[in-house]
Amino acid sequence: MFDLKGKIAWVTGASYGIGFAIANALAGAGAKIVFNDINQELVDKGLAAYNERGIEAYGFVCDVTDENAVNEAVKKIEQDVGVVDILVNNAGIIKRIPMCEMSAQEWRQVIDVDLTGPFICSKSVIPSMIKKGGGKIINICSMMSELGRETVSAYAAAKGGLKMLTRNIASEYGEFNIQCNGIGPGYIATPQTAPLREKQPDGSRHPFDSFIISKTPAARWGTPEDLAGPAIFLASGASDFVNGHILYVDGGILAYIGKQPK
Ligand code: NAP
Ligand code: GCO
Repeated sequence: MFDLKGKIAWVTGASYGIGFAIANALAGAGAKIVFNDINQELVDKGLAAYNERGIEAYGFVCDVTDENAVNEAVKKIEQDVGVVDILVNNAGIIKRIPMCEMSAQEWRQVIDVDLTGPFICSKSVIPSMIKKGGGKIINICSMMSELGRETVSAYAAAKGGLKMLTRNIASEYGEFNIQCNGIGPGYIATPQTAPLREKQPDGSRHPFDSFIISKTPAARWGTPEDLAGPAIFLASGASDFVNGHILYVDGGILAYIGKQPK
């Protein structure tokens, strides 16, 4: 039931990081991988990385916030590869700025990539999924779909919205055998969180790094590979009656008040 042979999976922003790990996992389960990134250099970097792992991926340059570009890209994918069976809305950015110092433009940039992008990409594949008899959409949400923290107002608003977009796609298209679910990663060691893990000048751990360790029962940061199994589950027939669900893969952070300071 976890077999993805014969399926075409499009993972957005998947030249590296969480998207790359999820695409590798889906390829390992038999899917054919399609991915996009924001520029050719990143797409080439991704293609080389996939090829190194024996994965024949189909890569293309596309900004997920550009509706015309996305629609053109989906037409080309359908001509060159086939109808998308699995869409993983992974591409995302974060701007860590105190809300009262954040410009409306900076706010809009985050909302555009993290929330409007998944709307545009989902809209572009759903009609063909319906014609084909069904499909899977997986939105990469976040702990910030549930919790806030200083400096991430736009990101939390976008990821909270993405949780509700997930539930709405599930509601509106479930009758066409489309399942739309989310994965909510905890704190994962990728370039996006590198600034939060930088060693201090004296060689000690970044305060935020220590904070996350104390808030995580697993007492570690997640790795992109920790998301592989959950992604295969939500992309496969094993989850055909799971719809509108956000699967948190966070080492237990959301369940835990945090380690008592010594
Ligand atoms: P990352 O390392 O920053 O990778 C994000 C990828 O998306 C990059 O390849 C990036 O390209 C691409 N991208 C950005 N804007 C794009 C656009 N407009 N169109 C197409 N591609 C675009 O991030 P990550 O840590 O792997 O995170 C991936 C997803 O997981 C994001 O949605 C993030 O919010 C979410 N997430 C991350 C964590 C974590 O702790 N890392 C936890 C929960 C959720 P560029 O290199 O050009 O930016
Ligand atoms: C931050 C982090 C988080 C993670 C992730 C947690 O600044 O707090 O970047 O937002 O990226 O979203 O689930």
